[in-house]
Amino acid sequence: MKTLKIAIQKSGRLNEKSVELLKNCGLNFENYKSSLISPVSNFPLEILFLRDDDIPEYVQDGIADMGIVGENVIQETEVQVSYLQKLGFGRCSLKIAIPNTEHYTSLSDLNGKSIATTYPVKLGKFLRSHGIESEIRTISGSVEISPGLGLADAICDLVSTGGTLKSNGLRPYADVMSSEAVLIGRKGSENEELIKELIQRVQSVLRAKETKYVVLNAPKDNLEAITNLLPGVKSPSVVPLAEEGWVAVHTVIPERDFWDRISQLKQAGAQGIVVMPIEKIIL
Ligand code: PRT
Ligand code: ZN
Repeated sequence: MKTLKIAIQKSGRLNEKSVELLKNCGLNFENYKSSLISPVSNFPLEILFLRDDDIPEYVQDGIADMGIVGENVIQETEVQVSYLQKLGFGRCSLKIAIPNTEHYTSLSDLNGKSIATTYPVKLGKFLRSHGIESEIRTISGSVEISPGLGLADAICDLVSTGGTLKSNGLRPYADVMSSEAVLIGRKGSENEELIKELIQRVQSVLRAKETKYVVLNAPKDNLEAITNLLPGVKSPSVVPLAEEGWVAVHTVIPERDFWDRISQLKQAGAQGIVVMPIEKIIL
C-alpha cells in the first residue's frame, strides 16, 4: 500500500491545532520542531511540516495527498485542490480597514485610493466584483502600519480579535472573505481508500468535539418532557434507578445548545446532571 502524505504548517497559528487534530484521530507520530517529515507508526501516513503558503501547491502537484491550511491561502494561490472538510479552527476574516480619521460612507469611496495587502489576488477580485478601482500595493508583511507610514490609504488584512487594527488606529470597513482551516486533497489521488478513512476519522473527532455526553436523573413522571429536550444520536437511553420512581437518562447534546438545554432540563425536574467530553462519534 502506498504511504499517504499530509502537509501541515510547521509553525504558526495552525500548527498546534493541526497536530492536535491528527493525534486525536489516533495517529501516533513525533512532533519534533526540527523535522520536516514525521512518519506515523500506526497508519500508512507521513506528515510533512511546511510553510502554510506552500501547502496548496504541494497538494495540487501531488507532493502531498492532503493538507491542512487556511481557506485564505488556498484562494490567494488559486490552486486546483478539493475541499474535503472544514475544520473549525483558525477562523478569521479578510477585511479592508481604514484609518479611524476617515469617514467613508460607501465602498465607492475606495475608488482611486491605495490599499496595502498581502492578498492582492483576493482583494483584486473583490474590488472588480464591486466595480471599484483602487491601487493595490502588495507588501510582504506588517500591513497594518502602512497607513500610519503614509504608504497606503487603507489596508486589506486578516482580522481575528480586531486588536491589531485598533492599536494601529484603524477600523474594519468591508468584509472580503471569511476563512477557517480546511482539510484539502489532491484531485484524482490514487490513495482514495486511505484518504476516505482519514476523512472519516477527522469527521468523528469533529462531531465529538461539537457534542457533550450527558447523564442525568429524572423523575419517571416527567420523563417524556425531559426526553423531548434530549433527542440524542438516535434516542436517549433510559435506565431504572434503585430509588423507586426515578430513572437515569444517558444521551448526547450539541455543544451550542448546551446552556439552554441544561436550564430547561432543570426546570423539567432533572437532577444530578453530569456532562462529559466525548472523544469520537462514529456513525
Ligand atoms: O510561517 P508561515 O508562512 O507558515 O505562517 P504565516 O506567518 O504566513 O501564517 P500565520 O501562522 O500567522 O497564520 C496561519 C493562518 O492562520 C492564516 O493563513 C489564517 O488562515 C489563520 N489566521 C487566523 C490568521 C489570523 N487568524 C490572524 N489573526 N492569520 C493571521 N492573523 C494575523 C493578521 O494578519 C494580523 O496581523 O493576526 C493579526 C490580526 O489579529 P487580531 O487578533 O489582532 O485581529
Ligand atoms: Zn505564510
